[in-house]
Amino acid sequence: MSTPTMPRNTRTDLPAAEIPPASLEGWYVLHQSLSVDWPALKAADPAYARGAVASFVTLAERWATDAEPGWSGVYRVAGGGVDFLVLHFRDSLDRLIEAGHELQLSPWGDYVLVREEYLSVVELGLYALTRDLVGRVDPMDRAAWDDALGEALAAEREKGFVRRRLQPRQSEHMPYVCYYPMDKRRNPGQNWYALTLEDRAALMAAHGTVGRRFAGRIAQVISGSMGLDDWEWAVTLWAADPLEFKAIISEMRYDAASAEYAEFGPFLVGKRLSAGDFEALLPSPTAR
Ligand code: 76R
Repeated sequence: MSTPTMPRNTRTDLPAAEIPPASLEGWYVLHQSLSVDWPALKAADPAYARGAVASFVTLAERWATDAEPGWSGVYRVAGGGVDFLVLHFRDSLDRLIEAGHELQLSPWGDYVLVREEYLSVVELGLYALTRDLVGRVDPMDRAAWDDALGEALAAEREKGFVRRRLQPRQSEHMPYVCYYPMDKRRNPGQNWYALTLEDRAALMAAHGTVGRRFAGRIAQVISGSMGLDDWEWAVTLWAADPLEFKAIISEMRYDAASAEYAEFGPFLVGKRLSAGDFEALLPSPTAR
């Protein structure tokens, strides 16, 4: 797997209180939202339309099972002005670019328009680890800091649950998806990036405590997009029951990390398509 060579907090010129959290990066992620050109599909020769849907089925099956290292999932979306969300995870940006173009190149590409795309990379923000390290090693002592941080990151990466977070899989039992981009605020007097490391770590620990109350009900992927796309993170949630999205997001909105510092982009909610569901995409003969 491609791994970051430089931790984010190489800013050893900064006082310890101000350094950014170290992070680990995993798979690259592309969120694509697509709408179907329904008039064109309905007007198409039925045999050609069936072939186009079949090419989508083939692609979706290959993406789900045969795109290692990585996978892609296709979701049918409720509202949002689009019909599908495709979520691609790949181990390199090169492979992600290819995956993002595959659909348009297939016969099904004649009937879909890409509405939005969002690029990010799975990110584990290591606030507690960074704060604890600052307690032991002076970041201004460059060599000692690099050694200690390198060692701590390597140890972190060895953990099974860390690897699973960096290369996320969707559980069959959680077919619903909720996706939106997020920023942390940079308003005067309400600027996440001007807080001390101590304060940011405390806020994120409280955030994690709320999040863990949803263990087994919500699976979440946080992917960072600073320098990659317009927002700072993409949040992707999976659940067995879509009401869990409302529950966790409402609860977090009262928690300081979100209440005071979060800005949200547009939300999309959908359900993963399984092979049998694709037939339903074909307009019935009476719809013509
Ligand atoms: O140390 C800790 O315990 C915290 C681990 C943790 C981090 C670093 C964590 C836990 N998150 C982190 C980072 Mn999260 N998360 C969101 C949202 O709707 C909202 O208000 C926010 C959207 C949800 C629902 C969610 C869920 N998280 C982040 C970041 C990056 C911030 C940064 O680096 O500064 C964002 C934008 C973000 C947003 N988070 C959890 C959850 C859940 C369910 C957990 C607990 C998961 C677990 O530990 O198993």
